Amino acid sequence: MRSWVDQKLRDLRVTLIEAGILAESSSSSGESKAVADAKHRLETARQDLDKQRKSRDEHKEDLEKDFGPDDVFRSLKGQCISTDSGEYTYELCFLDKTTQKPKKGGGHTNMGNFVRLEKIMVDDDVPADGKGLGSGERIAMKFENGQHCWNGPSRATTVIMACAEENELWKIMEEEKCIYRMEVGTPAVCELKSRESRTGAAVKDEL
Ligand code: MAN
Repeated sequence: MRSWVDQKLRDLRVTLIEAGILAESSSSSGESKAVADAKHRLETARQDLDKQRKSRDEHKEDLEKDFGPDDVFRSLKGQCISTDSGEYTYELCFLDKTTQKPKKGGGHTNMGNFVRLEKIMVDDDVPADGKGLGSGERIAMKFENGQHCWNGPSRATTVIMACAEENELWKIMEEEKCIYRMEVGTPAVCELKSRESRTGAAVKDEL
C-alpha cells in the first residue's frame, strides 16, 4: 500500500512538472517554467505600459503648447534646417531648439529652447532673390534658457519668419553677446498671410 501511494505521488509529480505547473527540484530559481514565463510576460507588459504612459504625457504636453493660430506651426515641429556662418553651422529645429555647431568639430552649444510665439515688427528690404523678411508684422519663435554664456546671459534666439516656398534659414546674427537672431523662410506663415487678407485683422488677434 505504502509503495503504491509513493509511486502514485511520484507519477503525479512528473505529470505536474510536464504540465509546467510544478518546478523541477533541480531548477535553480525553484520556479516552474510556467511561473517564470508569466513573470516575464508581466514585466514586458509593465515596461510597455510605462512607454505608453510616457508617450501619452508627451502628447498631452504637446497639446497644451501654443502652435499659433489654428495650430499652423504644429506640422513644423521636429523639422530642422541649418546654415553655415563664420566658424559655425547654425541649426534651427522648429518649436524645439536652436544649436551652434563648430565647423572644426567639438561640442554643440544650445542657443535656446522654444518658449513661445511672438509678433515682431520688421522693416527690411527684400533682396532680389526674395529671401528676406520685408516690412510689417511678422511672427517669431522665441527660444530661451540655452547654454549659459561666460560673463553673459543664457543664450537665447529670436527666429523671425517670412513666407517662402521651402523652410530655409536665410540669415543668422549675434545681435548682442549670446543673443541671436535668425531670419527664416517657411510656407507655414504664407497661409497666415492669405487668411489675413481675407479676414482683415482677425488673424492677428488670434496670436
Ligand atoms: C562662443 C559662441 C559665440 C559667443 C561666445 C561667448 O564662442 O557661442 O557665439 O559669442 O561663445 O563667449
